[in-house]
Amino acid sequence: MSSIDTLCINSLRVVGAEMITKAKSGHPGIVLGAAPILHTLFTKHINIDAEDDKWFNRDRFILSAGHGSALLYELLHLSGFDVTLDDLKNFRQKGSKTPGHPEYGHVQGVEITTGPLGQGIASSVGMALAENFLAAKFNKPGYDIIDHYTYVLCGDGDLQEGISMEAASLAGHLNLKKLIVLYDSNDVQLDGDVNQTNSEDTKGKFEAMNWNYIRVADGNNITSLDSAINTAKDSNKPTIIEIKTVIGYGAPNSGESSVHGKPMPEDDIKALRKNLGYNGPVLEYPEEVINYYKTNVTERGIKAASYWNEMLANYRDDYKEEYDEFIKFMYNEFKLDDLSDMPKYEVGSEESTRKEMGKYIDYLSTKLPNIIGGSADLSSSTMVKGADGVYGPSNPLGRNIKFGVREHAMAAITNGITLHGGLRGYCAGFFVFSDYLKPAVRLAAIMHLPSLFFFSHDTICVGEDGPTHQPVEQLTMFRSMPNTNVIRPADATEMAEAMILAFGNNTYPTVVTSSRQALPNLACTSAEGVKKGAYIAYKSSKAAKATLISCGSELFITINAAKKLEEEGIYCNVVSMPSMFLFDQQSKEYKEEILPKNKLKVAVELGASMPWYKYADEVYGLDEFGASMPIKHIHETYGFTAEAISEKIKEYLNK
Ligand SMILES: Cc1ncc(C[n+]2csc(CCOP(=O)(O)OP(=O)(O)O)c2C)c(N)n1
Ligand SMILES: [Mg+2]
Repeated sequence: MSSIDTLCINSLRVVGAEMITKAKSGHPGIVLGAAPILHTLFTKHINIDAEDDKWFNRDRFILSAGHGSALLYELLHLSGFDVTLDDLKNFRQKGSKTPGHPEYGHVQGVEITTGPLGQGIASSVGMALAENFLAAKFNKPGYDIIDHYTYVLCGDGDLQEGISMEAASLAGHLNLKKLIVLYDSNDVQLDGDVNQTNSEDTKGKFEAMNWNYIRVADGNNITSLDSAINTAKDSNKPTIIEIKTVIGYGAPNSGESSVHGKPMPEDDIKALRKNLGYNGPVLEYPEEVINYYKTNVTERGIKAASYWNEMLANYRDDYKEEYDEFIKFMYNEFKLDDLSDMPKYEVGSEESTRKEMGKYIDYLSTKLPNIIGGSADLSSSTMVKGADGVYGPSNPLGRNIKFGVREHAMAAITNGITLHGGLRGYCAGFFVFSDYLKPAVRLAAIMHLPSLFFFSHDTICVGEDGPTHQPVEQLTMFRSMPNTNVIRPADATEMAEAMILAFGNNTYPTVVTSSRQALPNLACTSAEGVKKGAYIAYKSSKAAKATLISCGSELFITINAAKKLEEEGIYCNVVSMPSMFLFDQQSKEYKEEILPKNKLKVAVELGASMPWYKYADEVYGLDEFGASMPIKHIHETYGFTAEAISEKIKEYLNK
């Protein structure tokens, strides 16, 4: 190893450890162990442009082992991104630009928020998929407009997560050859040695999933690291490079789990410096290191980007039409202006909202060539599938991704597609199995990422399949998630608007749920109302005594209950509230107009009652699991008929 490489790596190690010690919090183990890996990747391979951090054809780097954030911030600093030395010194402090784990949108150069192990590696599959799709769409002879790698650094914990195996299995099947995973294989994790937990053959496992496997026996040997990455770049399959490293390399307790996540005491830092033979300044980089990164990362990256910009200018001359389309993809310039030919439903017709959802997605796919998605082996049930055939090596322009029964990876891959840019990802499944993918939706919400999550079979009206398949508490779960728009439309009018809102939004994830069973298309539902989250769908003929609030498949039943009460001289308005999230953003006046203060408010939903107490005095919900039975018995059994609801409302009014 050249002396400059040694100096760079040791400065990364020491400054990283010092950042963590100063912060009194962080994970020195991975910083000390994996520094040579990322030094090699950044100085010899990765193409990124600190002057244009969103350069479209940049290599994507994902720190799946998000606890190694200190090392990533150091590299971004040295590579010329907007992370200063002071930011490094403020690691993990209140308001700092260097938070505990890498945060997308908060730290320039961070491609994805990571920390929950497994998410990063799974999302990287979505990024590699997006790259492959866009390359197939736009590249022309002599013009590899889209031609970049997706690199991941992961640890033992990442690979123990089920989501990683789901994603790796799909990546191998899809032959995503430009995906390169660098596996920091140090045989140690938080609680002790990995061999207390794992004994499988990583090589055999990945090869069985159609991956290329490379082993680097000494993670400090940058010649081996460099040549492994070169081999991976030429591979015709996705590659995992298992790199044997020593956790906490150079620290007195190196190789032990105690170095994983505890700041090193000052004495240990002294010992580290001595063991590494390093005497650079404290919390600063030697001039040679700064210059080396400037030449080998910053300037190399700027050169690569400017070469690409020149190529794009020539592409514009030679392929005008493709260029214009490419720009639209790159900046997501597709607009939903003219929707005059959107499928329409007659008032009084009956259809399940899942069928309507599927139909609208098919329609919007013709307007939005940049949307891509699919279902977790349920497209014939959710009705959600992408256009242009099944995506895969023989049809890289297919926009229907067959995710297989891999819900968690599906949602994280959807995030990766959306994060990559150029495409917007969506995915679908049974609502009850949204439990399997919730962590990825949560990350989308944290990242302000407009990934779309569509679910069918949104109540116990699933019926025969029984309680394992009947959602009850899932709406509560998503409605309680910050920065997440949950829309539960009542009919085709509301579903159409839900889809327009979902695909038109750019700042948060949207969850749309739909019914298994047919629902009547109502005259009183309103697209404008959906935009506001809630609106009066039924107004009583005389001054209302109570406001009933409902949504989804229970809206028409609640309206029928109000009509029944009206026959008895009890007047109630009915509010349709498809989105609590949007309603919460309305003015105080509007909220009070919809939900008058001085009147009894009763919410009706065939799901857990909890979220409704924010708006209602009484909640007619379902706080138990369902049971297997044909759907025709469900409403009767659980009291979700107009008769049962109206009786209960009388009771509430007489309280
Ligand atoms: C989903 C999830 N579970 C648990 C954790 C807490 N955690 C962070 S790092 C870690 C150990 C991971 O071991 P490894 O990947 O080998 O990292 P190393 O100790 O080698 O740095 C754990 C359990 C987490 N961040 N995410
Ligand atoms: Mg480990």
